[in-house]
Amino acid sequence: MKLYLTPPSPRAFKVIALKNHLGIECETQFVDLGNGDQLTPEYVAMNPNKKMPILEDDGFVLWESNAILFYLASKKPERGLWPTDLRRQADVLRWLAWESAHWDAESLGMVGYEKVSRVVLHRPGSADPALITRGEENFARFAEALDTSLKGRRWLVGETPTIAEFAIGAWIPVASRLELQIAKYPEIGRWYEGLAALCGWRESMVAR
Ligand SMILES: N[C@@H](CCC(=O)N[C@@H](CS)C(=O)NCC(=O)O)C(=O)O
Repeated sequence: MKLYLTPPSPRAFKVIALKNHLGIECETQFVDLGNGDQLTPEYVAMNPNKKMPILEDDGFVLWESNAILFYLASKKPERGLWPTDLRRQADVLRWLAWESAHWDAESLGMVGYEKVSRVVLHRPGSADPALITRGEENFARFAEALDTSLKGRRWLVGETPTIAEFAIGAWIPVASRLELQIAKYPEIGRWYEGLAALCGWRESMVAR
């Protein structure tokens, strides 16, 4: 198995943290986005979106970080990161979809792109203040939804961590660097402490 990753990105970090948590050995290849590695014909043949991360397993190529989390978790079903019961599976899928559509694309990913990624990717022009403001407003809305959902719960779904935690939690260390007010949400802080204490998480943070 081989992972194509740009470690500073939360979309890569979630994959690295889960791989380390599960103790899965695999080759990793650094994708230098600033150097245009994602634009080479070989790379585009694997991911026509020209984005990382990608997983390759014996000829099977998978892109989209949350799909990769599912694939890795399914390699070690005994660890329970992907539940077996239908309602819990649907609940985890709900949070993965929320992460991709709202937490990433409309909030942290939107602010992150304007403040950081557009420079790394050598995109023309400068950060759009209107998009940063919209991302900040969305962040306040969705962080409140997450905070409320975590009240009285150690984990988002059931009694043990799932891949939803890895998908959503990967963005928490990034939030303050993007000047988003993550400290305003005590339930998120409490939940993240539990996540950061899982084996594999801290060593993944150090290795980034
Ligand atoms: N929804 C995708 C988003 C992937 C994504 O946006 N990756 C960014 C880096 S963090 C990328 O590779 N950008 C390169 C580019 O746009 O040229 C996922 O979660 O895998």
